[in-house]
Amino acid sequence: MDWCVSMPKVELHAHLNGSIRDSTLLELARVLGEKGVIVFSDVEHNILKNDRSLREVFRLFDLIHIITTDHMVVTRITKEVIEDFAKENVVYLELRTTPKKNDSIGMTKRSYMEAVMEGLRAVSAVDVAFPAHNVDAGSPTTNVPVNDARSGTTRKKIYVRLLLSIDRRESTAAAMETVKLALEMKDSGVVGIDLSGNPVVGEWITFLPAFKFAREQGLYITLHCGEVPNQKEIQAMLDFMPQRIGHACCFEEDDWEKLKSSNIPVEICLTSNVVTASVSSLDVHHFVDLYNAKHPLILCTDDAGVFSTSLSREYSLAAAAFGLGKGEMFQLAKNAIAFIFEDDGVKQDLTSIFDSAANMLEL
Ligand code: 6MZ
Repeated sequence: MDWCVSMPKVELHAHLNGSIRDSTLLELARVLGEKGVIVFSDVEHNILKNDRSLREVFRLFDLIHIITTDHMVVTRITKEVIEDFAKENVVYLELRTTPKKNDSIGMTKRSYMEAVMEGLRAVSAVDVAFPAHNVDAGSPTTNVPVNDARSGTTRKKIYVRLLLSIDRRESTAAAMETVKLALEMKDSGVVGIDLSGNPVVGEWITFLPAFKFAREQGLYITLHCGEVPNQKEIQAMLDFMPQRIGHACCFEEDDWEKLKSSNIPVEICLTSNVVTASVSSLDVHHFVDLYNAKHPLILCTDDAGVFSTSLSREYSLAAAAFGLGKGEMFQLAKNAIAFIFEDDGVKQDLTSIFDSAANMLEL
């Protein structure tokens, strides 16, 4: 595990509100309990529980969204989540979140995202590299750490990019609104669009116009695909040829064939899949088949807070379950660079970060 922590890593599938620290969630829940908004003793057990079905996970998200409905909280969580990933040597993070609208507190999808940007700027423990364009001001973009890396010091640096998620409960119009917001925020580090949310809710066809528009406008696309059996949807999503997909748990023979011939990279979330019983155990996880077939894949956390995991732990689990050595784990982590939603400049920088780490780790 220590070795997995020290290795540089790339995280491409992390939901902001799923990555909240338990301690923060409990603290916020306690405050809402005191205000009488929720009954703390009813939710405490839910927050601390470790085993949850997919249905229970989405019930927990409903609770999390009640607890985190506030601009300041969104800012705080963003800051903490980035610091947590940086602490375990994640050097490039694509953080995804669903822009939310809540008229009762004057929250729009845009103001939600501004609160997220505020969180990025608030990180002080490490240097955060993201286009330092102000959401409102329209200043030129840069790719340098915004927190003033002092020359000569060895402060950690983490690249952060954002993906805006469309929730499967949303309408076509709401999905389109999110894509338009992503376009407006392209210069602020928003690089793509994700489709997520309860996989038994909604239909792909509802979101297709928004994803087509996103693609036409040059945004990258990743889709939660095959978290539950739904062959028609899986086939349609693969036909759409997103740049990446998440999960791919409930694929049938035809789906594997299509996936492999299309070479679409898969974001693999081991703990999440097993805890939610989308996959019955690690022994039968599709990681093995895809890895052996040299299909592009990336190890990710999904919801580090909800599933009590970390990216280092996911690598450590993979090493133990699938017999990967240090060299293989390092290569797996480095391979992820090819699948980030960024240009060659960032890829080259990450490659040199990995190359110097390889020397230090004596690989
Ligand atoms: C599908 C998931 C998910 O967007 O509020 N989300 N969607 N499958 C999963 N696997 C377990 N885990 C998280 O983060 C929380 C939201 O991310 C999506 C759900 O829509 C959840 O409400 P944000 O930051």
